[in-house]
Amino acid sequence: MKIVRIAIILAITMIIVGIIDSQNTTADRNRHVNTYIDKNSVSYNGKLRVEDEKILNAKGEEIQLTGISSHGIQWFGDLYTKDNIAQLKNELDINIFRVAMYTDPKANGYIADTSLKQKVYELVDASIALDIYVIIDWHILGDNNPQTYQQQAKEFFAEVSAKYADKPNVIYEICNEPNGNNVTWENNIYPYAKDIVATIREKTDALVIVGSGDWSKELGDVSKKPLEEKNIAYALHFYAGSHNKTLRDKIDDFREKKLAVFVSECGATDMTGDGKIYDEAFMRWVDYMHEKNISWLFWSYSNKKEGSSILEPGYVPDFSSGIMDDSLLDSHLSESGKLVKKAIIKYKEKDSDYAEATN
Ligand code: IDC
Repeated sequence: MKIVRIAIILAITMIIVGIIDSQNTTADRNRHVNTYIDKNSVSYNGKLRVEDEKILNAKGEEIQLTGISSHGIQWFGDLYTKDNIAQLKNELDINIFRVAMYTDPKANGYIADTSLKQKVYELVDASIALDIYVIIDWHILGDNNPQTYQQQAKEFFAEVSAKYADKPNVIYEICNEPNGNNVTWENNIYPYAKDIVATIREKTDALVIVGSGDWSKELGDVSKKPLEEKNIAYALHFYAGSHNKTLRDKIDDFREKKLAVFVSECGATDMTGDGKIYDEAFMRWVDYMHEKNISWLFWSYSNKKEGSSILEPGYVPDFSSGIMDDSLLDSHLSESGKLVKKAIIKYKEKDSDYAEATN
C-alpha cells in the first residue's frame, strides 16, 4: 500500500510539474514574440528622413530599402492585390512596394482614367497593413514633360498627401522619368517639382523622390540647382544591360555633394525592359548599392512576356486555398524573378535580423 501511495504522489507531482513547465514554455514563447520586431518593418524604422546623402530611419540609423515596382496598374491591376504584395513580402523579403500609376492618356494612364486613384489607395492601404513602405509613383513617360499635366499632379498629390499625412509608410515620387531634348531640369522639372513639393508639404514632410532629365539619370543638372526643401531624394534609374560604372561614378559625384539618391526603378535587362538578363552586371549594381546604402526597387512585378517581368508569362498566383505557402512563388519566377530574389536575400539574411522592441 505504501508503494502505491508513493506512486500516486509521484504521479501527481509529475503532472503538476508538467503543467507548470508547459506554461513556462508558452510564456517564454509569447515573451519572444512580443519583444522582438522585424528590422525590415515600418513599425521598427518609422518615418524616414534625408540627411545629406543618407536616408535615415526615425532612430537616426541609415537604412536601405529593397523591393519591387508594379508594372502599369492600368494594365496589370488584377495582379495587384494585398495577397500578392504579402507574397512578395513573405517570399522575396521586400520592405517596399512601388505603385506605378502611368499618367499618359495615350497609355490609358490617370489623365484618361482617374479611377486609377482607387487602385492606388487599395495598394497603399495594403502596404500599410503589411507594415512595409510604399511609393506612390506619378509615372510620366510618353508624356515626357512633367509640366504638361502639372495641374492634375497638384490636385492628385494634394489629395493623397492629405489622406496619408500621418502614415510613415508613404513616399511620394512626383515624376517618374522626364525625357526629351526640350525638357530640362532648370526650365521644366525644377519649377514643377517646387510646386508639387510645396503642395505635399502643406500636409506632410514625408520623403519625396524627384526624377531628373534623360529618364531620371541627369544628376549633374540637379546638383547645380537642387531643391531647397527638406527630405528630398533624387530618382536614379538604371538597367544593367545599358548602364554601368560610368553612371555609378556620376552617383558618387552627386552623393559627394551631399545629395541623396533613390533607385526607385531598376532592371536586369537593357533599358527596353525586354531581352536578355545581365545577371553579373546587375549583381555588381546590387553590391554597389548595398555598400552605399542606396535603396532600390526592381522593375517589374508582372507576368507580361518580357525579360523584366519577375513572373513567368501569364502566371497568376492563386490564393483561393487560403494557404500562403512559403514557396508558392518559387517555381513561377522568371529569370529576372529568380535574380531579384537572390539579390534581395543576399544581404538581408546577413544584416537584417530581429531587434529587441523598445516599446
Ligand atoms: C516599359 C514596360 C513595357 C512597356 C513600356 C511602355 O516594361 O512593357 O511597354 O514601359 O509603357 C523605364 C520606365 C518603364 C519601362 C521600363 C522598361 O520607367 O515604364 O517599362 N523603363 O523599358 N525607364 C527605363 C526603362
